[in-house]
Amino acid sequence: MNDATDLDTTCINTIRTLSMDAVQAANSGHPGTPMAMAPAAYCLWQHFLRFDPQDPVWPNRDRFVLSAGHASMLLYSLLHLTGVKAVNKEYEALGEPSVPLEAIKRFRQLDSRCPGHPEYRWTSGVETTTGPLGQGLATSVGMAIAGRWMAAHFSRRGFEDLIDFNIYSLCGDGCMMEGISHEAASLAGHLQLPNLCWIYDNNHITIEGSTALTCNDDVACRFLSYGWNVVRVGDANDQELLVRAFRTFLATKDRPTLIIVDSHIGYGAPHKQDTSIAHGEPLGEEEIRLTKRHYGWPEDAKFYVPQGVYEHFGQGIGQRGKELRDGWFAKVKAYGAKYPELAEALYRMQHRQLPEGWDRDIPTFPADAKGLAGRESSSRVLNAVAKNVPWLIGGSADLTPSTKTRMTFEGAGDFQADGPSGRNLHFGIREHGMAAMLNGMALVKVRPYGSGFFIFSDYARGAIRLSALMELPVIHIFTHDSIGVGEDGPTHQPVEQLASLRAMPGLIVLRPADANEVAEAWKVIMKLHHQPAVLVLTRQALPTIDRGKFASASGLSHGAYVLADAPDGKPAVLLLASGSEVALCLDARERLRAEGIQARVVSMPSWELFDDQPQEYRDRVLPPQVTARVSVEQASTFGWARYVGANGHSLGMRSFGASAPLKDLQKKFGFTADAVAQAAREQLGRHHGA
Ligand SMILES: Cc1ncc(C[n+]2csc(CCOP(=O)(O)OP(=O)(O)O)c2C)c(N)n1
Ligand SMILES: [Mg+2]
Repeated sequence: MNDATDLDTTCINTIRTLSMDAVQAANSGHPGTPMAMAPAAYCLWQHFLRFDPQDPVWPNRDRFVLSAGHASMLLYSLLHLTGVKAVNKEYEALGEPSVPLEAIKRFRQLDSRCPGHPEYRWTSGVETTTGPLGQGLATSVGMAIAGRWMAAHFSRRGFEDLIDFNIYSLCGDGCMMEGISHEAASLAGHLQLPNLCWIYDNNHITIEGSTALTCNDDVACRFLSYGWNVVRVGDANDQELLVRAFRTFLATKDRPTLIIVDSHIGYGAPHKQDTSIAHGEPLGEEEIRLTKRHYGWPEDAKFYVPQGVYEHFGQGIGQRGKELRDGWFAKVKAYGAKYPELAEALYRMQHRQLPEGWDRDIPTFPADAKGLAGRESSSRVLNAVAKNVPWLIGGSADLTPSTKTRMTFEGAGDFQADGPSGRNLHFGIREHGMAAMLNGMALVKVRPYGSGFFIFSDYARGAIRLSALMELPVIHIFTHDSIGVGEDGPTHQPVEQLASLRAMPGLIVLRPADANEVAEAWKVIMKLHHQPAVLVLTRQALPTIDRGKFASASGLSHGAYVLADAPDGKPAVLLLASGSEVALCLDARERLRAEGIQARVVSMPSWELFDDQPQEYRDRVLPPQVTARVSVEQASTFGWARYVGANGHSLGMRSFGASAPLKDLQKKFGFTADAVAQAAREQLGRHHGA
């Protein structure tokens, strides 16, 4: 296996030429890196990757993450040549190939299984969506953490290696430059993740030209300082060196491994090799011909797969993968006979199902004028849920004492290198890395949550966006949700974060008004299969609303509900609010009532859930004929017009906040019951000419 055979070279050149031809046909894409890194990817897939093309969702498979997502044709070529099968939504392998040659011919065209960058859920065998550089790397760390956790959690005598998959991620200079790779690599080093291998395409080229323009990092030193093992492959075309490097990774049990591969972008292209031109545009027909000549390829053949190539992959990765996969399922069968509950848990986890009775300990909270902070009630609910969902694991970016997201029940433990079964994770001050790691964890199918200050959701946004794009049920918990933060001042007071997250397709944003809404929010969140949730919580106490007097908090599942109404159900004015401002609206309603004005208070914890309700329900909650409307939220008013209408009024933040005690801020920025009542009066005047 050490010496490259002619057939190895033919397979490698097939990956290269398919990539060149696809980019040329699309007249768009990135040929250079697939051409350069084909030998490394080939070596890994053919000789090492424990992956069964017939069953690409087998839980104990090794994962290959193409962090350099622009090199997507490298991955598509591999998925095609190894014959990876398509999988349906029920995780069943279908007979048809995931990437037929036709799809490669239609690279980057509408509905092709080969979109511009690899997309999870769209192309079977793509383990995660990549394209925003650095994300794949951080995601791979999450996968490795989840792998370690599962290995420890499911390990039993005689089944110590039930879960032992490895994560490989291929990255380039761009991934290395992005800050998120630092966050992820630093934590991976600290956690000594032995199941993680990054392959760095050290080609010294990015879009603008040589990396000498921007970067003098000593990457090897950087990773050594993180506590990684660093291996060098001085020539991407040397199969023997590559084999040795992967073997070194497999033999390294006490830390992650970085393999630095020196390569030539656009390898073999006589005029474009080693230039940034080879990075992101088609080579051109003539250059392709000359490159194919260099490879000893038929110059005019397009999308050509020589005889023996499919068979060779079949005898390599195909056969090895199938044997490993079948062996694993046999092992799981024996495991299930001995440990039926654990096997059941493994199954449910893999199918994103919840255990029986997962919600049995969720508390209800008695009415209480003083109440509880959102973070505090959430802490209680989280602990009640987590006790009964063993694979719910998570933590914070160094803010657990503030976000109150620690699992405190017996046995919850802390995840560390020497305690990988612990469920409390410590991400360090690395919000972006944390959010991407949560994605990786969700892809391995533990149920992950992360937490931090809401203001720093901005730091995590790139990865939250991928949670949504990949339809992963990640739980993002953010506390300190508004100017309610008080004395910390405008740097810590979110203003535009709610609006900006509500703008993200597929993301469920929840800002509950009191402890019982928090409990209901968790019930909704835990049942999500394909949507990430952002739970937005207060630092300050919220009165626990008297549910005997007002409507049940279960209305939260509809996104918005009538909390308090006019006695005859015919209000003159609607007061809409989320979170901490709901209680304010209840107060304002009392004031208005004393004046004979009937107001309805609508609690609106989640716009997304509400927008999903039938029109009839939405009209019932927000009757179209009641046009006098006021929204109240300690945040940017952006977007509220769609609920209050063009002539409604939105009380909100139109500037950044300020550093002061909360009471003073509420007065300064107009969040008082008086201000809400006054706005309601003005609305009535405006809409009824009173
Ligand atoms: C976060 C992010 N910023 C910018 C880009 C646009 N972009 C795509 S590839 C690339 C250059 C990457 O260089 P490198 O990783 O060395 O890839 P190579 O050219 O060697 O294939 C850039 C800037 C991106 N995809 N993601
Ligand atoms: Mg590069």
